[in-house]
Amino acid sequence: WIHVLDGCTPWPDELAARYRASGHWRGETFDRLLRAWARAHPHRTALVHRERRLSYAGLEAAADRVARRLAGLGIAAGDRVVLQLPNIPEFFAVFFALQRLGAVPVLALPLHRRSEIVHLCRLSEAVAYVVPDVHQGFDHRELAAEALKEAPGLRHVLVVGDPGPHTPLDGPGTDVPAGPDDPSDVALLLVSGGTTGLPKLIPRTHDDYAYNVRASAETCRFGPDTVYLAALPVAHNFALGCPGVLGALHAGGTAVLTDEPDPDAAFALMERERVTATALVPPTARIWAAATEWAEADLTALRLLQVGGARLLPEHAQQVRDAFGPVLQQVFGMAEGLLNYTEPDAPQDVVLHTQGRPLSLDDEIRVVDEHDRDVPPGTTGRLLTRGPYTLRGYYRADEHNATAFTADGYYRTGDLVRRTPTGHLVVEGRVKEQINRGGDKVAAAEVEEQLAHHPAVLDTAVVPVPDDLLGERTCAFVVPRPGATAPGRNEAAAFLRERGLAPYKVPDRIETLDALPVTAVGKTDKKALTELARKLAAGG
Ligand code: J2J
Repeated sequence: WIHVLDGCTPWPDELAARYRASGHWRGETFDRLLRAWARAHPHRTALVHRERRLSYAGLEAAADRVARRLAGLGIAAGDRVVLQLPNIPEFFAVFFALQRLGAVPVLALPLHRRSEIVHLCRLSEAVAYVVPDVHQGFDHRELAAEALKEAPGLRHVLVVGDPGPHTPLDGPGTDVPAGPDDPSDVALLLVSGGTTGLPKLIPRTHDDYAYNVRASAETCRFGPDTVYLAALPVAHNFALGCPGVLGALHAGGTAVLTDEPDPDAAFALMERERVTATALVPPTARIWAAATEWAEADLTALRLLQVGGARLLPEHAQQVRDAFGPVLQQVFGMAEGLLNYTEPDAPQDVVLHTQGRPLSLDDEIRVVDEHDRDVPPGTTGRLLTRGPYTLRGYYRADEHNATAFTADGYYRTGDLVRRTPTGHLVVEGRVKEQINRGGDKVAAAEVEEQLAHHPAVLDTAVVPVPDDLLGERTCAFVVPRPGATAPGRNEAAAFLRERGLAPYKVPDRIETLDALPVTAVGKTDKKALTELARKLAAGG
């Protein structure tokens, strides 16, 4: 058959056959899934946001309305649409409308700004961009106006709320032609945390992502009584499908959407909705744990507290466990695929000291040295993986794919792990040049490339510095051009924001150097710089 989307790498036939034979890939598509859920239990509550409650039938009707609207604008099967919405029901109305049409959502994060959005629009050749009017003080309509200028393929900006100069998402439409309905098609494109100059896109097929969601929901014991709180952005893999909102819907449960992860607001919502499961990054989990000391909200419905996205130190895991009881689950996941969960009934020691075990029996794991040779069992090495829901190539990135994967299709995660005798993984560090800012991923190369545009900057290198709350923050070393003064932190920050970089990628510290240290082979010595940054930060 013909694939709707080119620029993606399919699984080899024999592996695809194995994943089908094991029952992982069931030929489901997200459009058919929503229809099946709405038929099975139309009146149950699917989504809650503030005072709004949407039943499964209501969600399906909302998706149908948006599908008609998009069809009326000429959006059709195979088209890409950049979706940048916060945690509101419209996110899912648009998501499932695109599934209806066979169009592909590109899931931009709410904090992405002009630099990322223009890049995502261009890379995906998106025909439309869906935004809120104003979110957390930021006017997305202005960003959209710039995207229209800079991304030539973009034809429509659709706005949830006051459209300004653009098109309202609400409005009349036309009949929707039957979509392609092929489970091996790409269902969505996720944004990678990134290691290179510009963010990469991760194609996820219906088969692979439906499995990701279903298997996660089973492992996490989601059921019809699950009430999942999405406090992380639903555009991110964790809150979307691990098991996330889609997992709650798959299980016939309810998803509660919020953008306010501060404990006062979240705890009140958890009490009101009797939330049973939620997912957090480590810094938020620690803030919540501290808040239980004085908060009076009734959180007794909570059965699962997932923490992932960055390393949770054992002492912090202990604090979370002490505060919430035996509901903690560690999650080591990636938008590229592989998910590791500590089992809900795992011994304390496993929950406190490991980042979980691969979700699927067909997840293949290798732990190797720098020459791709397996290291002895129990020692730390680089994690390689392939499996039924791990990508085989980034979207339209042949050159990058040549090094990001082994010849036999293993994805090089860039993470350093150790495997325990029970098969659980412990994340010990990373080899990729990425800073993990409390779960927000910053590609050093992307920030370096942007800083290099500053007229006073000759050379630059971005490295992590330890931080008590976030785990890491970013430090940029800058070498000024001869005769120029290197920009200070505020000037650099203003410059990078002006260039449209997402705020969490703006360096937390700037240090000036006469020259960057180099290794024996003449490359920037990031190890030395990381050490220097650590010392400078410790010194004040
Ligand atoms: C250490 N590092 C971790 C952990 C992710 C669930 C949970 C997280 C993500 C995610 C996700 C870690 N300890 N527990 O998509 O579905 C770092 C690793 C990894 C990278 C992936 C999900 N959990 N990490 O964080 O695509 O370095 O996905 O390779 O944003 O985060 O980042 P991302």
